[in-house]
Amino acid sequence: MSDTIASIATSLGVGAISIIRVSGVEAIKIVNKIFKGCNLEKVNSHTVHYGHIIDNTEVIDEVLVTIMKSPKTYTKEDVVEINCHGGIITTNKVLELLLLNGCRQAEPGEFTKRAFLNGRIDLLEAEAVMDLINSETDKERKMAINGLEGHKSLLIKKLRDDLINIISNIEVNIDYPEYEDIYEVTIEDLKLKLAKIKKNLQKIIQEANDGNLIKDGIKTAIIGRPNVGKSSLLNRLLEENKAIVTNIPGTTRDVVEGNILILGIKLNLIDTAGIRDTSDEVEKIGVTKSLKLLEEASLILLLLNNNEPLNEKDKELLLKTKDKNVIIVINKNDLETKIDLNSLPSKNIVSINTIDESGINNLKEAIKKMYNLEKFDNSNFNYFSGTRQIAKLKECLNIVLDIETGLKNNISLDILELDLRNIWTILGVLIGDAYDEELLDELFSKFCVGK
Ligand SMILES: Nc1nc2c(ncn2[C@@H]2O[C@H](COP(=O)(O)OP(=O)(O)OP(=O)(O)O)[C@@H](O)[C@H]2O)c(=O)[nH]1
Ligand SMILES: [Mg+2]
Repeated sequence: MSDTIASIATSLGVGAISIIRVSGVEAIKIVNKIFKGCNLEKVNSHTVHYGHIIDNTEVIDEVLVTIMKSPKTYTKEDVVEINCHGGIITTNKVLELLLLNGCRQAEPGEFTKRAFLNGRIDLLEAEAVMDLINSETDKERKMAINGLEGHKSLLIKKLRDDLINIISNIEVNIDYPEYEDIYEVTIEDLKLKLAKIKKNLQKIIQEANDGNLIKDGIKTAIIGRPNVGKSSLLNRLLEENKAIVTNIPGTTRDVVEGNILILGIKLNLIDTAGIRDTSDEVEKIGVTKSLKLLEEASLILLLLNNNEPLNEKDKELLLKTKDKNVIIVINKNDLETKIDLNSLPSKNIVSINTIDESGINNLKEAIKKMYNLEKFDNSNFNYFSGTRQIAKLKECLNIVLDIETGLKNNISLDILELDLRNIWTILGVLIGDAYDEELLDELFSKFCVGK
């Protein structure tokens, strides 16, 4: 980390301003070499300076340079930001000059990685930076900013403190069993404390599903046999003619996707090929994809035709989706009812047509109800999310469950203490108290360059 890194921080394209960011011990010295206006090495921290970037005597651009000295900076190192005119050529030229004068091109996420390694933010906060940049909805933004403000880290720190508390009580018992006046750890007392930790972990893990819902949205497959109106429904929901609609069965061959928001939560809609037995090679591939999506999707909108009796394929699909998150959508209710409603399951049925609004609104209401989306309006957005975070939390919960079993079987205090320490360590890995290089590389490589 001794070298000085530089990178373009704004997206590369035509714009009013581009920002080039430099961080490291030599940041001010290097920028000063290519800056004409004042001596940047003599100015106060957190000040802005007008001048020019020069290549020997040639003026490259007219700029504003911000000097931020360690430690009150993004990376805790000296940081310089050069605001130059937007445009690919100028911005690249300024970066090139910095590299020629001693900077190294920053890796993706390297500024944030330095902020982490220098102890300004923990790993949960670093992940929140990435979530904030990648936010597509206001709710994702809220969740990310909460993470960045350290609310999630506080929860973990509190859990770790509770664990240390129990561990020290056990240690007193192991080390000084002869002192009677020292607080004696009884098994009953331990069970109570452990139950509290278990409850907290379970709550966090349970809520993490909400976090994932906000982050990833609901993967929703529109499934049904040909011609029931799947593509028409997709278009209606997207309010755009994205998928081809015809009265020829087998029109959709490949998946067509689009997103909508319901109460600020993303619904990732996937229109699929109508499911039927076919000898057409291309259609066959489409049908295989549909069946795969039927397995993978978190919500299935199973479309049936109001104007036709159920056929074998419909019945097969009803059976296949019986234990899944499914809403049965009876389409074409503007036409005469020929479907036998009595042979359908009793719940999660919505009758619609793709021509007018009312049925579509009922469908949206059914989705809101199924996922209890209203609750996100008053949520604290303090959710854990993502595979890494959830995996670590589950690992901890599993150990707690093991300890519980152990307590019933008179587990020794030494083993108990080891297990508790193990949980403490895993929670440490979660916030980045302990880490390995490989994990950091993987995590930060997903960042954009310049952040
Ligand atoms: N009357 C009526 N016709 C509809 C409705 N929805 C769709 N259709 C018609 O049904 C036919 C098939 O619609 P699509 O949306 O292409 O059906 P699909 O399920 O995507 O069909 P495939 O792609 O072949 O699997 C078209 O002629 C649509 O205009 C509806 O609510 N009422
Ligand atoms: Mg279609």
